[in-house]
Amino acid sequence: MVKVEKKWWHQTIVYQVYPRSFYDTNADGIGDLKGVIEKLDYIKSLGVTMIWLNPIFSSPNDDNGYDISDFYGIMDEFGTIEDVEELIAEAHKRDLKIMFDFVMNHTSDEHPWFIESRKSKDNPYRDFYIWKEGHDGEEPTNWEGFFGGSVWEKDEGTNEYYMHLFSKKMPDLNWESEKMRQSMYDVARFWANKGVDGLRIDAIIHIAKDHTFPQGINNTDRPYVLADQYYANLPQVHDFVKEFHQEVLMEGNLLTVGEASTAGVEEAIQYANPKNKEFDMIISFQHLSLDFDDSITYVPPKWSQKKMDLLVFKDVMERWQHGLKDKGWNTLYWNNHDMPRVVSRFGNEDKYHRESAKMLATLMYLQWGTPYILQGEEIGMTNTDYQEMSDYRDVEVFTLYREAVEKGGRSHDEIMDMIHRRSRDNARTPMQWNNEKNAGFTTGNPWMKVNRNYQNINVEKENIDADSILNYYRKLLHLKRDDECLIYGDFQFIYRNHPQVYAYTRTDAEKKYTIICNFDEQVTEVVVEEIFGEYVMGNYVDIEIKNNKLTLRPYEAHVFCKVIK
Ligand code: TEU
Ligand code: CA
Repeated sequence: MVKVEKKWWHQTIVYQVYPRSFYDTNADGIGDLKGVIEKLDYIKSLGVTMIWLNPIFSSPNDDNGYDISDFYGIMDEFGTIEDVEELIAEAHKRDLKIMFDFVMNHTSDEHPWFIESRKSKDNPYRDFYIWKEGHDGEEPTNWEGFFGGSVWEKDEGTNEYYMHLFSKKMPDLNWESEKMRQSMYDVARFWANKGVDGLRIDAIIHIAKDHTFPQGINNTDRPYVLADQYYANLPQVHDFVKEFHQEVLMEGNLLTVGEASTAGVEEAIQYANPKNKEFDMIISFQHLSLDFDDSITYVPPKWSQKKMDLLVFKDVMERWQHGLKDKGWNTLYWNNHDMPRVVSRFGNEDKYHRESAKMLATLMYLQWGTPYILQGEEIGMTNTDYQEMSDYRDVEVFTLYREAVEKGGRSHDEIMDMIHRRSRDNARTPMQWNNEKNAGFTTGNPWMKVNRNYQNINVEKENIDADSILNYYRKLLHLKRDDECLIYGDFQFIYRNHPQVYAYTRTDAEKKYTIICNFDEQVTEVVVEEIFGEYVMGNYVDIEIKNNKLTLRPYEAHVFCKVIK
């Protein structure tokens, strides 16, 4: 049954900490490394075994740390290198591993390499970045960046454009430059030697670009177009990643996770097949792009929203669950710092807050793969309740507003509604610890407003409530972590064509788990054809089976287990 070589990270459960919004220990309103250290016992109590920290390196924070100005320095607001060492040591004392977030696709425009590079066309650092002449007085291509607008920015000094797939303060590195690559490997080796256990590698699928710079075919109502085929998953990415592996990772036992948003299963196999020596697993966004409304083209796809078709979602999940089997390893997640909160997105944050949050967790994390939980997910944190533009912090929000309202003529209200539902800030509001001021996140002035629902949704309250989302997560994650069958067992859908039930089994030689979830708030039922076995856990106190029919109430979820021999 188990054909893959067993690795420690198959048993791992990852908890993502967005340090800026986790816990502030010095009242400056910004979460810090000492704050993570203080909360290690809480993190441990969840049953997780590894912490993924979003970037902590020196940064002017145009994109909250993804714009790095010194790879060897720690962001002042977060603390010092000693704090990092202490965090690693304290985590290890508790058997918690640490994963860093590593950005190799771009730097900050305040990084010394870029400061040099822009000085002159013959500067030794010129080719660390991607520079190009304009095209008839316009940008070299019509490519659109991931934050909206052109990927090109004109630099007056040398009258050339530099490329930036993200904000204009984040120029893309030129991976064609051998010297740049070697400098980057030095950085990676430095951190690998500091004792971290894993690296999450940001936006890695974008490091190679088509240097013939073709125009994109633009079928949208926007002046620029996402032309992924020229800057995502190009074959050369694999060469670079293999080289990175060879240069940096050969010796160690480091877990590497490539962020590969648009990678499909075939690409995932290339990236994550142990034979290829690239990554151990990748994070794809495929299963979380199914509620984008493609018929709306005046904003980039991720801002629009339609109801997700559960059958399509099952198609995608099935492809990943089966496709990577024995050829790689899966990641399982609903949330990260780039997406709206899952309970607001696919659940019901008001009437069925508890039921839907618990159902979503049950559905996702007992599948085949390594779970990734975003801070606050375990207490059912929701999207923001912001009304004002000035409450938002994400650079991407401001680009959308400029492109769609100021330049594109769409209405303020319409775009604010999109921002409210889709912005990345939804995932980044301060962690809700208790019902005191600022949810106990800071005694100062928080860098970003706390959600007003913190009186109801907070760790302290849920901790003492046996029926809370928090305690459900604890039970579920411990179950997953300690059970071979839930780690390696075969995955099979049941009730595959049911439009609102998501149900599956996990089977190995000894047992068979059955997981049944109602993805909707409408009551429904399924025919029970076999005995599911012992009751393990669920989000309703009882089960309704009558005449071989199991009734499923709003967002009802149950886990059963049958011993086979
Ligand atoms: O996100 C990268 C990312 O989302 C793109 O790679 C993706 O391909 C694109 O949006 C198309 O779907 C990472 C970080 O997670 C994010 O927070 C950063 O802002 C970004 O990289 C830049 O570093
Ligand atoms: Ca602080």
